[in-house]
Amino acid sequence: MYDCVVVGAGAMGSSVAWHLARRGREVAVLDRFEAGHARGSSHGSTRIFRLGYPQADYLELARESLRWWEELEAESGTRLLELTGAVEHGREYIMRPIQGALKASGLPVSRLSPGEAAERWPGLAYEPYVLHQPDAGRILADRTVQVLHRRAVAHGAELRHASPVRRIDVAGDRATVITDDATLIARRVVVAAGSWSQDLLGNVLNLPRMVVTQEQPAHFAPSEAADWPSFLHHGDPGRPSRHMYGAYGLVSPGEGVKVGLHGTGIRCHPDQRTFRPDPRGADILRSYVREWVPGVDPDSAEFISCLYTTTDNEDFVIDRRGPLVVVAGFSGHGFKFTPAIGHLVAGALLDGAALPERFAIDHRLPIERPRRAQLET
Ligand code: PYC
Repeated sequence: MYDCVVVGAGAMGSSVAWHLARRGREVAVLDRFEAGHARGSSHGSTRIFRLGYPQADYLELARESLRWWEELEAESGTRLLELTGAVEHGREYIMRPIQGALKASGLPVSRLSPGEAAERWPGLAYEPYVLHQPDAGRILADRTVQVLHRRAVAHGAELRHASPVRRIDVAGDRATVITDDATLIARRVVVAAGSWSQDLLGNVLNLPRMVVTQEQPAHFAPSEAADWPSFLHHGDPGRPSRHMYGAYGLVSPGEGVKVGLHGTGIRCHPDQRTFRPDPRGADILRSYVREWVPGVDPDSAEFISCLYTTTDNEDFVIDRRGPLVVVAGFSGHGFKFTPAIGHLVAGALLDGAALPERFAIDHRLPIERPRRAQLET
């Protein structure tokens, strides 16, 4: 019997396994695909790290993550986080709460005029309200997953790739995980299966709605050396959006400048997707880049395919029901929190720590949107 079986060896599952294994628990981690696969949401060289959230709890979780990124780097002797800073811009009614939350937390943030920002980082175009936050930058994503695997295994975890889970059964205070060639019994089962979470848990849990989309950011060639921080454009770059932020980008060393439109992909089932860029979405991204990232060649796009699993308000789903814990719904903005999420889940399992109410299955908050009339001057 295992103390815990973790289903999903992407960033979140591997982080949970690392935390549990380093605290001496017997852990097995299963993934449906081979190591290093590109079929989920954790692959790719880079992700953005940033602390700029208007909600204090997300901001504090990102700050807690910063501590854990440093811990994981120290334990593995591997660089995973590069603090190149972040520049965020948008309309005042969106940006002011972010600036306020950073200030209230005592974090450095400076406001720049679009002219000042353009002088400092030419090749990017800016909305009127620009913020710069130095404790931000990029995470080396593929390397993070590899390191988490290595460290979890070094602490005794069993890691099995190409082991799709066919079924999870719960009986009393334990659960059984069934794969094609094994039946694993565990005191706890953590399902961190990304876009497959609903398929896996549908028979045992009533999860909130999560929409799976095939997203298609791309790498673009910069016309000159792009010495840029990570950048976020809050708002609506090319279509009506209910989301808080519209576009993002970062320099991905050796690959160019990665730019994406947040959560605009076509809905799909994770087992039935094309991996090919949707031509309409590709045109929208190129035209976005032409206008807002003039320092790259819009026709040089090399598209990437990845999955988002998005809840209605983009809040994560992290909750426990008996022996089962679900860790899902990262809505395209979760990677930065990876080591803190593992710590959160391990704390809930080993110390009885409460999980944040915001992430509870039954506690879906309404979509949070700043009210323009009140905030914009
Ligand atoms: O930094 O949260 C983020 C983000 C959103 C979309 C891509 N990265």
